[in-house]
Amino acid sequence: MPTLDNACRVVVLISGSGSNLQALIDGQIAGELPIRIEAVISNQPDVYGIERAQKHNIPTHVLAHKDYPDRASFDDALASAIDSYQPTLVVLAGFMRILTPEFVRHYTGRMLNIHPSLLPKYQGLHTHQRALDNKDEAHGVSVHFVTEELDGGPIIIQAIVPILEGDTVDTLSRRVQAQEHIIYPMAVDWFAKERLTIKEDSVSLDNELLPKTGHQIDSRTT
Ligand code: NHR
Ligand code: GAR
Repeated sequence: MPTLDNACRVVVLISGSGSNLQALIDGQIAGELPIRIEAVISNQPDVYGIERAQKHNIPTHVLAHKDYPDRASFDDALASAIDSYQPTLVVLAGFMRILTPEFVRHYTGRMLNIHPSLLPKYQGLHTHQRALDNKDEAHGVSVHFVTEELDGGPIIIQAIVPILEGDTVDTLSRRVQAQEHIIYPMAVDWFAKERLTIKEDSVSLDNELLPKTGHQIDSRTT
């Protein structure tokens, strides 16, 4: 795949199928993203995301959290693995382990997460089910900088999707994922081009302060 000498060095953390990882790989290969994915690390063995990386000759590691006595020792091992690649950016792409404050502080301002809700709504897990249970008319997905507060860091971009009559977790999460694969590469592109800065608990893009929701894309109208 084409590599740029000045490409942003990225390590991606996954726990599952890695479709967001694939969107980043595709952007890198197409020459649309000025990044080089240096490694993919999973806390779950035998996930499809690891295969996706191997298909593109990206180094992979499995660090099974179950092999460690506590969160701190898992996070220490994870940080050592990540730092051996000297990344500029760490991307959580469907990564399902809560990270300790010490770990998060080490990557302040250089770690992103994608969360399947319109934050600050529905922090934590089971977001699609919760949006359906509450009979929301809209749902969505957010990309944010990771801070010690779970799913609470400054938001870069959100995509809004409609909730339709008869939606299930399956149909709704598919609609959300299609937007994930658009907005995560956009946020990573902005980061790699050094267009993002954190200002208190908001984000600036090209020195323009974004709203608390981040840049918003409304898939209902576009
Ligand atoms: N860590 C910190 N400190 N801050 C964030 O914002 C984080 C984070 C770690 C992961 C992703 C997050 C999401 O997008 C993320 C953001 C896992 C859980 C969880 O409860 C919650 C939020 C997120 C990821 N994990 C369980 C745990 O005990 C395990 C669940 C499982 O294995 O299925 O770690 O939603
Ligand atoms: C994505 O939908 C992402 O929003 C969600 O997991 C999926 C991972 O898909 N993330 C979380 O729920 C984080 N707690 P992928 O492995 O195909 O990219």
